[in-house]
Amino acid sequence: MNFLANKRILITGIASKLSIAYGIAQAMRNAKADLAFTYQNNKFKSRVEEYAAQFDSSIVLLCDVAEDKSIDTMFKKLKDYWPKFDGFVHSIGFVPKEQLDGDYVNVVTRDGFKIAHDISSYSFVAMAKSCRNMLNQDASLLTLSYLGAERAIHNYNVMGLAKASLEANVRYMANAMGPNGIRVNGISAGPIRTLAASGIKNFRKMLAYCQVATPIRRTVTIEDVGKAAAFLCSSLASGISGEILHVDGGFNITVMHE
Ligand code: NAD
Ligand code: 0WE
Repeated sequence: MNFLANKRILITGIASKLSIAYGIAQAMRNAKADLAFTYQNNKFKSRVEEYAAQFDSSIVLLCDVAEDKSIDTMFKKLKDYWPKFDGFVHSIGFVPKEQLDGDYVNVVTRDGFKIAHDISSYSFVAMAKSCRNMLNQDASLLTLSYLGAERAIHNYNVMGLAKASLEANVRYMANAMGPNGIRVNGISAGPIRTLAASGIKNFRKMLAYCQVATPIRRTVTIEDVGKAAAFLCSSLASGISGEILHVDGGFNITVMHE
């Protein structure tokens, strides 16, 4: 299906083939979108260039969302290829690793709180702010969240607060940019083994638990998330804005399993 034909979409957050952003790029390219990519630092450059080529793109730009300058420079360079474009996918989250292990009240710090909210929530609106005048009417912005925004999840800790902030950011951005014809949404994905999940204590156990506790009796894949992302960024979702769509096989609607 060609439901993203003639749509130019910028993809952030590819670190590997396991990345949720990789699954999103794949689904969007299948729907015939034209894609551009960002990478966080030089460690990821050649890898992202290789993936971009697989998706028929040669637009690969550096963007560290910790720096306003890096965001602005990236969009300035993007302008040479795409004076106008149709949206971006924000698939970025970070907190210092120590924050994700142990009793929330004991492990949280002012610095951990700041970094989590800066990189995982502020960066979404920072990007929108920087490229607002390059966005076409009907553009669509998308970010990735997690159930820890709504529920207290063991070890997710201050990332849960940052995701709650990110979800509020989706609503405020949707309200502010809607009059310009721009839609803003989030996907709350179920747990997936990615780089960001590797090294998380007991992640394997959590996936095993989700497999039996999820209505569809399996965990979701980057393909599942990719298809929903492609839909939300297309005109198929023209009436949807400010929404957080759960792509978790229904896990969030359950409370006890057999
Ligand atoms: P991933 O490690 O593949 O992707 C995370 C990306 O964030 C990486 O590409 C990394 O380069 C980027 N990043 C971190 N700091 C950055 C910075 N300062 N500037 C630019 N980029 C930066 O892991 P993923 O699981 O694909 O994560 C993508 C998003 O999905 C995150 O927001 C994550 O919270 C969310 N999410 C993940 C899961 C899961 O279980 N894997 C579930 C729900 C939501
Ligand atoms: O959002 C996430 C993970 C985000 C993340 C991961 C890392 C690991 C490496 C943010 N910052 C870092 N910093 C690092 O140094 N997820 C939704 C995946 C995840 O992480 C968890 C989970 C799930 C699910 C942590 C505890 C409990 C569940």
